[in-house]
Amino acid sequence: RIKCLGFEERAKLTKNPSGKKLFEIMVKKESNLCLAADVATAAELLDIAEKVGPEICLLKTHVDIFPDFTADFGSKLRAIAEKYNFMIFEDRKFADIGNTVTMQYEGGIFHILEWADIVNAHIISGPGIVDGLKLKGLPRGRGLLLLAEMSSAGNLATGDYTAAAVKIAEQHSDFVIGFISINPASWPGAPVNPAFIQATPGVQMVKGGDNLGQQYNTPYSVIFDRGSDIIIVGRGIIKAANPAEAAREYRLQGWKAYMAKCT
Ligand code: S5P
Repeated sequence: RIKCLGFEERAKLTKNPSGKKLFEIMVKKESNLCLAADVATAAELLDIAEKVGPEICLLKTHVDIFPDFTADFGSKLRAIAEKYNFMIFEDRKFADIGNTVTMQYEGGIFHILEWADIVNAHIISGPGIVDGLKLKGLPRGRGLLLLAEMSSAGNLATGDYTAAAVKIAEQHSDFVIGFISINPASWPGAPVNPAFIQATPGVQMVKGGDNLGQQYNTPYSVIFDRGSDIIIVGRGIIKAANPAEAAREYRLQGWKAYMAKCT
C-alpha cells in the first residue's frame, strides 16, 4: 500500500482556499463526515444543523426542496456554520453550458454563490461548465467538486467519463477541489493527485440500498478500501431516532477508517 498523505499535508497542496479550509477543519474536528441534510423544510435544516454541527466538517444541502426558503436562509445557515466550524456544500449538480450555469449559480431565488462554500457539477457538457462556474466562484474563494462517479445503480459515470473528470480537474486545480466519487482507489493511475478531496455518497452502517437505486457501503469500506476521504451520509443520520448521536457514531467510524489508512 502506498503511504497515505495526511489531511494536514494535503491542506498545503490545494490551490483553492475552500479546499484548504475544508482539510483544516477535518483535522481540527477529527471529522470526515458530511451530512446530507435532505430534510423537508428550511426550518428543519437549520434545526438539524444546530444539532449535528459539532460532528461534521461539511453540510450538504438541496436547497430547491424547501417550500419555506426565504432570502435570509443563507445568512442563517452561515451563522451556524461559523459557530460549529463546518463548511456548506449546495448539491446543485450543475450540468448546463458555461454561460447558463453562471446565471444559475448567482441568480434566481436561491443565490447559491452568496452562501455556499462549495458546489458540484456534472461534466456531461464539457469543461466549459467549469470555466463558467469559476468565473463567478473563484473571485469569492469558492470551490467546486466534479461528479466523477455516482452511487446509483446503472449510472453512466464510469470508465472514460471518470477519467475525463480527473483531466478537467487537473486543468482547473485552482477552482476544482475534488470529486464526488465511489471507488477512487480503482481509478487508472490511482491514487489521484492528493490535492483533490474525494467525497463519497451512498454510506450507511450496513451495506444495502433503497428501492430507487441508491446503493450503500459502510464508512470503513468507503474510506479504507475504496480510497475516499469524506463520507456523505443522509438518511443514516436524518432518519435516526437521535440524529446527533448517529452523526457522532458516523464521525467516529469515518475517522477510525482514515486513521487506519493513514497512520
Ligand atoms: O452519486 C451520488 C451523488 C450524490 S451528491 N449519489 C448521491 O446519493 N448523492 C447525494 O447524496 C444525494 O443527492 C443525497 O443527498 C445524498 C445521499 O443520501 P442518503 O440518504 O442516500 O444517504
